[in-house]
Amino acid sequence: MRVLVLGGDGYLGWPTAMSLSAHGHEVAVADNYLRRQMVTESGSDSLTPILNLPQRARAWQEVSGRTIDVHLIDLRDYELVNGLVREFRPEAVVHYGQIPSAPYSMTDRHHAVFTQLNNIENNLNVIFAIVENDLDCHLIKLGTMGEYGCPNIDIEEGFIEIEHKGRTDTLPFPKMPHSWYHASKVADSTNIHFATRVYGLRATDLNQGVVYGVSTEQTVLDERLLTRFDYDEQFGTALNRFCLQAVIGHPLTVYGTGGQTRGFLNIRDTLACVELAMLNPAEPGEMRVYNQFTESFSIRDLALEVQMAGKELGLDVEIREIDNPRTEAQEHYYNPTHTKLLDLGLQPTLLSEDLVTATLSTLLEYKDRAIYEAIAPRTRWR
Ligand code: USQ
Repeated sequence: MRVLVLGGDGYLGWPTAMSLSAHGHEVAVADNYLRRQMVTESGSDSLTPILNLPQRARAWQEVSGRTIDVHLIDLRDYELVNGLVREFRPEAVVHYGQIPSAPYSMTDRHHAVFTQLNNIENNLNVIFAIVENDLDCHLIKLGTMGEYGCPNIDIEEGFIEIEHKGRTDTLPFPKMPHSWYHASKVADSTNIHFATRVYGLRATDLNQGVVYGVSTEQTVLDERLLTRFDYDEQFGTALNRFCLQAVIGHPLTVYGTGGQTRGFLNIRDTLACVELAMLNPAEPGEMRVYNQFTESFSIRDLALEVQMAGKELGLDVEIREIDNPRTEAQEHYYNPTHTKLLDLGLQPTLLSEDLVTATLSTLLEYKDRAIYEAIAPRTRWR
C-alpha cells in the first residue's frame, strides 16, 4: 500500500515508517522538526542520538535496501500538504504530526493557543488535502485516551448508545480532556467525524494510551536507525521517564499519590495497531474509533515495576511521591473497553515480558547523555 506518515521524524513516526517499509509498503514521510526544536528549547534533548531525516532514510536504504521518501514541510502550509497528497497519491495517511505534550500546552496562554492552532489547523489541512485529491484515501489519525478523561463509568470505544427521555441514539462518547493538548485532540475527533458525515471521508481515530519503550524490530538493526527518546518534564511520558530516572539514579517522580491510572502500550504494539488499522480501512463516510492500549496500570504500580526491574540490574531505585503539578484525579475509577484491535488480530506485548528490564538495559548505554536538570516538573496546571 502507498502510505504517507505525517510526523515521520518523531518517536513513533520514524519507527512506523521503517516498519511499514519493511513490510513492503511504499512509504513517504513528512515532518518540520518541530518536536526537535521544542525539546531543545525546553533545555533537553533526545537521550538516544538521532540523525536528521534524510540521513535516517539513507541509513535505512543501506540496511534494508528499501526507500523512504522524505519531505520537510510544515503541515500548516496547505499548499505544501495539498501538493504532497496530489503527487504521492497515498492510499492511507497516518497522521502523527502534532504537538503531543500536555505539560507544554499548560505552560501559559501562548503555549495553549499554539498547541491548539497547530494541531487543529494541520489536521484540517490533512482532511481537506484528502477530500480534494482522493476521497478513497484512508485517514488514520493519532488521537489519545486522554480525550475521555477519567469518568466514573466504563469508557466505550468511541461511541455510546444513550437512552434519553424515551429515545435512543448512538453518539460520540463524552469527552473530559486532561489538558489543552488533549482538548486539541477532542477538536480533531469532532472535525474528522464531521468530514466523514459531510464529505464521505474514510477515517480511523486511534485513541492511544501512554506509549513506552525504545526498541522496535527495525531500530535495533543499526544505531543510525534509533528513534528519539524523551524524558524531560514536558515531552517524556510516565514510564519512559521512570526508566531513565532509574538508570541515572534520580528518584522516580510519582506525582501525588500515584493512584492515577492510564492505559499503556509498548512502542512495538503502536506499530502493529497502525498497520492493522491501515489494512482494515474504514468504509467511505465511516469514522472508526479504536482505544489503542494493551494494559492499565496505576502510576504507583509502574514505579514499583521499575524499582523491581532495576534491582535485577543492580540499580538502587528510590520512589518519591512529589507534590502533583497537575490538576487531576489521583484515585479514580478507570475501565476503558479496548477489544477492537484485539479482534483485528493484535497480539499484545505485555509489560510482564521483561520489557522494563530490556528498556533499562538499552537506556544504560546512553545514560551519560542525560540532562539531569530537565527532569523535575516545572509546569503547573495552575
Ligand atoms: N506522571 C507522574 N510522574 C511523571 C510523569 C507523569 O506521576 O514523572 C503521571 C501524570 O500525573 C499522569 C500520568 O502519569 O497522571 C500520565 O502522564 P504522562 O506524562 O505519561 O502522559 P500524558 O501527559 O497524559 O500524555 C502522554 C503523551 C500524549 C498522549 C497521552 C496518552 O504525551 O501525547 O496523548 O500520554 S493518555 O495519557 O492516555 O491520554
